[in-house]
Amino acid sequence: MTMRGPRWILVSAGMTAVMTLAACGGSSGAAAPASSGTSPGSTANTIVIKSFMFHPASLTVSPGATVMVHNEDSVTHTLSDKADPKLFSTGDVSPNQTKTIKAPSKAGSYPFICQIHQYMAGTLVVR
Ligand SMILES: [Cu+2]
Repeated sequence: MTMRGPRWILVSAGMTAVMTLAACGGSSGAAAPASSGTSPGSTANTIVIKSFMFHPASLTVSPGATVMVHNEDSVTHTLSDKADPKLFSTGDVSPNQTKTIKAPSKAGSYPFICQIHQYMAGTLVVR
């Protein structure tokens, strides 16, 4: 009979502590979804065209990956599969323009060229 009073006090004190912890966890957890919304690998697949060359000349990507092609020259270039431009091609990339291609879904080594300056060459490796 005499223990009832003190037990209620302990329970209510414990609930206050839990609610305080939940409030703290909620505020720090709210920021997490925003920062994980951008996938870290999405910006890594970039080929820059500069001085009539592809940089890097060889790029390894996952099947179906998106590759950004940025032209830093003052003339128009393309990045197109050498054997079959229908497989992937940026089409004309104007100076300072960025276009994207989708890597083939089949693993392999795909030599590419600039269709305007066909001595410009590189390789897209899919694996
Ligand atoms: Cu070119």
